Amino acid sequence: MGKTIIISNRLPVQLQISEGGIVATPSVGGLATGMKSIHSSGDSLWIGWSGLTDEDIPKKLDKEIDKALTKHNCLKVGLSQKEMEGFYFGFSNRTIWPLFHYFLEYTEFELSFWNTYKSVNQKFADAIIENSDDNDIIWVHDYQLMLVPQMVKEKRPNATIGFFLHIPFPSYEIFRTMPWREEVLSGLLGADLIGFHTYDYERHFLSSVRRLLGLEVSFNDITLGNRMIKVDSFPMGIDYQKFKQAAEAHDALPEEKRSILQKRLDDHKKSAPDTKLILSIDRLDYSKGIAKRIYAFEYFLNKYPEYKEKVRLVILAVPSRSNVPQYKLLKKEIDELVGRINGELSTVSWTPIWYFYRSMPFKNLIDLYTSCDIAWLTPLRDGMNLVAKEYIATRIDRTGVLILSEMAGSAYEMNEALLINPNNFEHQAETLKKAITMPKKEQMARNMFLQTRLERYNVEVWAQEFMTALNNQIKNNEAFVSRKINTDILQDIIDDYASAKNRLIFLDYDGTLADFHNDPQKASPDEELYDILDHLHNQKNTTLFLISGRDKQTFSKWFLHKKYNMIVEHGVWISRNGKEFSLLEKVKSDWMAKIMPVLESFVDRTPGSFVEEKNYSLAWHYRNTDPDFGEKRATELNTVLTSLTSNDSLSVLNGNKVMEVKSSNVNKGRAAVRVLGESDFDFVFAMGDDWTDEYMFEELPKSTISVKVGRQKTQAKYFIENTKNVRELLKKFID
Ligand code: GDG
Repeated sequence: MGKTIIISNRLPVQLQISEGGIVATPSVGGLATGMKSIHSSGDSLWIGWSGLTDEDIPKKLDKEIDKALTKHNCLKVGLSQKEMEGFYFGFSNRTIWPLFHYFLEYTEFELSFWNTYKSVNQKFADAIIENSDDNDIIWVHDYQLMLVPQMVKEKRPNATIGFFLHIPFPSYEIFRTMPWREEVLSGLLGADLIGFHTYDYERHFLSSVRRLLGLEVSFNDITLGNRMIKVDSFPMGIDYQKFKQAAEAHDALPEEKRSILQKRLDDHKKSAPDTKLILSIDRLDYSKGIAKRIYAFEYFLNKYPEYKEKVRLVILAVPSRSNVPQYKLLKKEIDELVGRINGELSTVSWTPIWYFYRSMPFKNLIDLYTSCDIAWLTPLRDGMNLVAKEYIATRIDRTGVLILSEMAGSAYEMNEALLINPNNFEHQAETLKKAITMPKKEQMARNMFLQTRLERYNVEVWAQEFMTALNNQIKNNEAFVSRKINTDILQDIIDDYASAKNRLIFLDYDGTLADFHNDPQKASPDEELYDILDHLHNQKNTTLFLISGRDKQTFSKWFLHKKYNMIVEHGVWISRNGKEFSLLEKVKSDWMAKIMPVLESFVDRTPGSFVEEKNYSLAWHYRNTDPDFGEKRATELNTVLTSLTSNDSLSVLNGNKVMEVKSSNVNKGRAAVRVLGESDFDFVFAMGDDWTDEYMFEELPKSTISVKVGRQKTQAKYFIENTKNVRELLKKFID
């Protein structure tokens, strides 16, 4: 097992250059804490920007800085001021951040930003490539580094790469507005595992992958060439014990040892014991909805004037990205807003808003968390929002009310909080009132559930779960690789074939011998395929069967003159040696009149889909529909059909973009086994690509050489990548 390499925009250390030399102190952010268990001892390396630009670092200190960082198992990627401008303040924070938080009006599509983003991502990737080998596990973090996975994979195809996005992934409708959308998706797809905070972000990502790159997505697996990429959600937790213990220590502190801030908060409580403190903490960012929250507070005070002098809003806005124009404007807006409201509503003994624009030491953060009766967090969009979780963790006596925006990722896990829509002032005013008047017993009951969950699913568990999923993904891929037909396996198969005395071969058609076509009638056989099949069919001691779900008319047209043996409609009809098709199974068809109108109603409601009427089955094809919509309708149709067909001895087959209803006693497996029983075969070979072929793989004897085309789950012994490889393999039989 190699080492773990963590990559994030910022290293988890703060560098200070002073007369005495360089000091590197570990930072205490959520990510640094979460990674603590992984980024330990000598078996891990963290690669990132040090916080100092090339211009900030005197040449003679460069080596010393590297040394100081090495002590913390860190390695810096040097960035110039210009690079920071284009990469961080530019593309990351003026393109991706606003776009992914649904602020299209703030999003700038600037080619020079994009170019710098690409070159800086390459710098990070180069640092990884230089410092890793194939046994290492690489975990890339966040939106600043979305191209890194692919850049690394290109040079190190065997590297194991995970990626986690800490911000939302927007819906396809938003994402598709970006000029470099395909490149960003492809960049991410260099990873073997891609993680998001919530299922919704995951879903949005998969939908963009499907629609923009046209890749096959099955549940949360993406197939890309010969790779399988897993996408999953891992809601990030906090260092629960750290916050709980800090609150306990804070509680035990004698009065004289309390901070100045705490003393002020205590004074406030003493002077007005029945007033409530409402807390708002965020980085000063437009996505956090701070200005709207202040307006909502004003709305509340005007609607319920009886709460004037009874509540106070404490705002901590932490300076952030002040180089970006939108942030400067926001700061101005909030300053003015607080000034106006305080000016208009204050009384001699009461200021409605206490406003801090600064970063506070951790102990003051705890002062605020533990002293405020209500935490009011109203982001307009937020990947997760850890403040909400931290507030709850510090409420050691279990009192306190959390009001949380539905638009925060954390809202999915914090159902016992009072959830609000930040745009609905009326509801927020009601909710504030409810929070102010909530009985202690109810507060404690709600917080008990929240605390239990947060304690269990803490940040360490989060990091471990991601790593476990990444390791499993590698194992899955290895398992795949071991069953993929390689030269050795191929040689064994050819040898068996050569030495066999009586061979039986089943070949599916669509997706196996020929690629899919939007119009099924156009997927007709080409000369190369005829040539291969002719040779196989005419080979001594060999019985070749084409086995398909197709109708007999089409196969008659394509193959009857060639005299190939054929089984069609999943096993209803059989034709041998150029003879007309005859029934292989006795099947009923009286159910078709009942099912047809159901399928037709789905055709009406799903543009691009159509029904194929076969002699003994009905197939609803949805290859040409919008991919997401098609899948949704297919699930819906499956439910409808399953309920309709339960007593009718009918079964529903989910093929590749087709859903087929037919009699249960007909399937490719049953048909293949019947043919198998007709002689004593010593070499049985079956190859197919979709669900309907699984019946063959399952029912044919264990000694069968069964081959699945594509990477989906299968009962087959081996995998082969695509139709091109299928033909190459068959050619080996006839060489
Ligand atoms: C991004 C995503 C996602 C805040 N003020 C002070 C201070 N903090 C600490 C808090 C908390 C952290 O900063 C803020 O984390 P959030 O999650 O709330 O928000 P973002 O910074 O926007 O983080 C977000 C997160 O990544 C993780 O994936 O949840 O959605 O936007 O830990 O405690 N800490 C100190 N003084 C302060 O004044 N010491």
